[in-house]
Amino acid sequence: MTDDFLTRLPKAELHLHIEGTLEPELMFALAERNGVSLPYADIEAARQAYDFSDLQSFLDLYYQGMSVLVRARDFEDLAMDYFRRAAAEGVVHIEMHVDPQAHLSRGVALSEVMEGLTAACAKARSELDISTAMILAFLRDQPAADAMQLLEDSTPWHDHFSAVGLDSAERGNPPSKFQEVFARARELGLERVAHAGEEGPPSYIREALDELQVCRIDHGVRAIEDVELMERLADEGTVLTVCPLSNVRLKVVERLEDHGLPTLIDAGLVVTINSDDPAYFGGGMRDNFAACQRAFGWSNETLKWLAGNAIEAAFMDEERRQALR
Ligand code: ES4
Ligand code: ZN
Repeated sequence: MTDDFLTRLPKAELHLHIEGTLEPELMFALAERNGVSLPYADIEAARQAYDFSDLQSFLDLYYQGMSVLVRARDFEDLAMDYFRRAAAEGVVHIEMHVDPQAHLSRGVALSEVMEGLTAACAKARSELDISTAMILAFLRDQPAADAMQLLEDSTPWHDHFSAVGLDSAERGNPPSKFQEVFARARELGLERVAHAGEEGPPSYIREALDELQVCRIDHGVRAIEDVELMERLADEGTVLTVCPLSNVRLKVVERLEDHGLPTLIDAGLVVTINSDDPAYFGGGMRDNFAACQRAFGWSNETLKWLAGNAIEAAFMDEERRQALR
C-alpha cells in the first residue's frame, strides 16, 4: 500500500454501482466458473472495448459484463474483490447501488444477489474495517410498474437498504416517471437518491428534488447551466455525488480541466468525489481524487473538505460517523 496523503485520507464512497466494479480478470474467471461466453477474446480485449461515446454505449457493455454473475457466491466474490481494492486505497465506507432488475431479467433471483452481497458486507466490516450501505436502484429505462413491483418484492430485504435510487439511461426517463414509487419508498421509511443532471437537463434535478424528495443528487453536474438551481442546491445543502473520471469517460465533459466541479464548489454546493463504475472508467476513489488534484490544483485542505463532506452525508450511524471524523 502506498503511504501518501490521498491514500491515507479516509474516503467514503457514496456513488458506486457494485456491478460496475467487475474487473475483466474476475469477469473471465466467473465466465469460466459459470460456463458463460463473453464477446471478448481476452482480458486485454475487454479493456480495449471500454471506449465509450456516451452513457448508453457504456450501459450496453455494463449489462453484458454482468451476465457472468449467477449465484450468490459470484456476487460475494464481486463485492469482496472490490472491497479489498478499496481498502488498499484508504476507503473506509462504501454505499453501493444494486441493480436487481438487471439480474431478475436474466433469471437470477433477488435472493442470490442479496445473499452474496450481504455476506460480503459483513466481511467488509469484520475483516477490512469498511462500513457499507446498500441502495436499491431502479432502472429508469424500464417501466415504473416494474420498479414498484421490485420495491414490494424486495420487502424481506428492506432492512438491508438505506435508500432507493434511480439509474440507467437518463435521457427521456425523467424523475417524474417514478414519483409513485419514490412516494411508496418514503412511506416504507427508505431514504431517496437519484441520478440526475448527468446527461439529462437541469430540470431533471429539480424534478428529483420536488417530485422524488431525494436527499442527494447523483452526478448533478449539469446544475452549472442553471444559476438559480445552483443557489437552491447550495441553500438547501443538497449533496451532489460527483464522479469525475466517469464524466470524462462518458464524455459528459471533454477533459477533466473543463469540468464544472470548481464552479459548483465556488457556488457553495456540498460536493463529494466518487468512482461510479471503477472497473469501466479507469480508476477507483484514490484515482478520482488524484485526477482532480492534478486538474484543478486543489490543496490538501480542499481534498480533506471533500472527503469530509462524504462522511457527513453518508448513511451510517452516528457512532461510526464520529469514529471517522
Ligand atoms: C451508471 Cl454512470 C451511470 N449512470 C447511470 N446509470 C448507471 N448504472 C451504472 N452506472
Ligand atoms: Zn452512477
